[in-house]
Amino acid sequence: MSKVILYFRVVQVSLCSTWRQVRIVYSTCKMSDILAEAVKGAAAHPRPEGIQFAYGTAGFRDKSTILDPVLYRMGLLAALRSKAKKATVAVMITASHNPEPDNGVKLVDPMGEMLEESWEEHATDLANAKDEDIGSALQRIIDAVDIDISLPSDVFVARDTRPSGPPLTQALLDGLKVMGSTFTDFGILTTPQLHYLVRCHNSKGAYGEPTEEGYYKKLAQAFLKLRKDGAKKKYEPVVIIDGANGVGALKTRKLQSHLHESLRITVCNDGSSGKLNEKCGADFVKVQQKPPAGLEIQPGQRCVSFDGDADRVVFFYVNKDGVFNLLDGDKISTLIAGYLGELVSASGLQLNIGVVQTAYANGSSTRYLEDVMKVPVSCAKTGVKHLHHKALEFDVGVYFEANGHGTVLFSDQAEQKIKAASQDDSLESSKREAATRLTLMMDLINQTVGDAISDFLVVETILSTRDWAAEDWNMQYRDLPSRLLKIKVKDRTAVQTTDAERCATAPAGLQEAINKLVAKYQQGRSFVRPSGTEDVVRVFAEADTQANADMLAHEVSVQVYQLAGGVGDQPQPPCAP
Ligand code: NG1
Ligand code: ZN
Repeated sequence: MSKVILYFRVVQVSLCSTWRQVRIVYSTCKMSDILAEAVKGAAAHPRPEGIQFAYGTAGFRDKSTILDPVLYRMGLLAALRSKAKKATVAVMITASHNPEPDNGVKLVDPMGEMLEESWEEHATDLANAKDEDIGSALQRIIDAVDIDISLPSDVFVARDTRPSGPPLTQALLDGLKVMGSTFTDFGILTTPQLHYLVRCHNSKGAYGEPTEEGYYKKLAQAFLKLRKDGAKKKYEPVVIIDGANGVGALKTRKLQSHLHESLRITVCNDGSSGKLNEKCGADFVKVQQKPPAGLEIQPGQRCVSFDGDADRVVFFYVNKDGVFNLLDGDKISTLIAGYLGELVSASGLQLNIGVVQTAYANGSSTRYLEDVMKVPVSCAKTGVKHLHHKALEFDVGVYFEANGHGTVLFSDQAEQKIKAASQDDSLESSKREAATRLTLMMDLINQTVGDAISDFLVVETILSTRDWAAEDWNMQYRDLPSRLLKIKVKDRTAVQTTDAERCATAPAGLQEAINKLVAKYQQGRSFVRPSGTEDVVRVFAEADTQANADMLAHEVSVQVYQLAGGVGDQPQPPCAP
């Protein structure tokens, strides 16, 4: 017996200037109507022939000109995800550190986590469904997940500063409207701000006030309280920020007024003239291992680079001999793990701290953490969701990609213990003080996802407490020289890996060739993997000298080119310095 179910459907949503004031007008309709409307709506967002989209490590990412149909479909999917989770979810429109003409879209789960992995397949299916098959693609997801489609859905939306953002947002909203979903369009935000907002909203304010202002207030209050730690000899509260000509620059300016005079920040590459991520930003600085354009730097001056959506951060300085020094995600995680470790032991709490890295982590950092700091280190596959997952195995899990994307996770139990200790009058005052500092660090850290602004404030706090200049921090351990290259191949999935991407299982013979090359170099290490965000195979190498790291990376690139179907010219050896 077939049953006809009537569903509530939003037919009018009016947004007021202050968020959450959404006027909703409901009507009723049948599920078959909704699916039919989703198909009809696709006429305004037709899918081009011959393009396959894939939800990769950072959602969908491509030339912005071809993404309109993907955004429409992600509107449909976000509504389903919200119904499935019975909570508000979020959608961020960004291509992070990619060039300005690119864009992308990723879904964010209710507590600010990345979209659950099992849904990545649904996203890919729907993005690749022909226009006329959208209804059946949606029905497949509804059946597979057993979604009660009659439930309401609500979605938070934000974008970075790319000019393609507004039309792509419109396509997304069209998808949400077809599904009868309510939504809040926050306009331009950093990726981590959106993660923060959705978590605050779903935790009913327990994580913080669910507004952009609330985000600045939470971070600034914790920062200012942690900063009351006396006069400094080496630490200077002066910093230059390279905003990558993106959203991070705009939002840092907003934060500044909340920090009062505690930190003098000069924001460069603020988007007023240069192009997003062009010769600037965290990715440029990390990959090119040199300062970005647009900064005037004095020797020793602490500088910070954000990426295009402000979820990555790296620090750097140029010493008195003009030598560039990078303080990347590995240096940041070592600094944070060391400091949190000290606070935990000073508080007398029994909490285990661990660090999660990827294979891109500098070998010196791993050795320093394990051998000197005696901190357990796990290696995860590239992509923050993998690191995040592993970090949950510790009471306090510090995770960072070498490129500067990372954060710290405190388990619920750790959080409770720390808060209880900070209020326990029977404890020695030094223990209580350490626990109080830990609670403030928990407020300062955006636990939902790597956050350039929050991580920057965390680092400033620790440097100030330790009274360290950038050079003191850098001296913790010496990075091994490394090189990251990319090779174009016919089909990058020809390269397959295992052991957290450290070993290639395909094409045949590649790993054996890499092993032979690595053996020629002192402290040599190299691995290859297909990128999740670009149509390339990435090659990483490190060795005792920069020339050797460069040569090893080159030799491995040639093997990838020859064995994995390289296209274009064969990689050329590095030029002699
Ligand atoms: P791919 O393109 O899969 O290497 C890059 C970064 C990742 C991560 C994602 C998402 C490197 C080598 N890879 O992924 O770490 O940040 O982008 O933005 O930095
Ligand atoms: Zn980013």
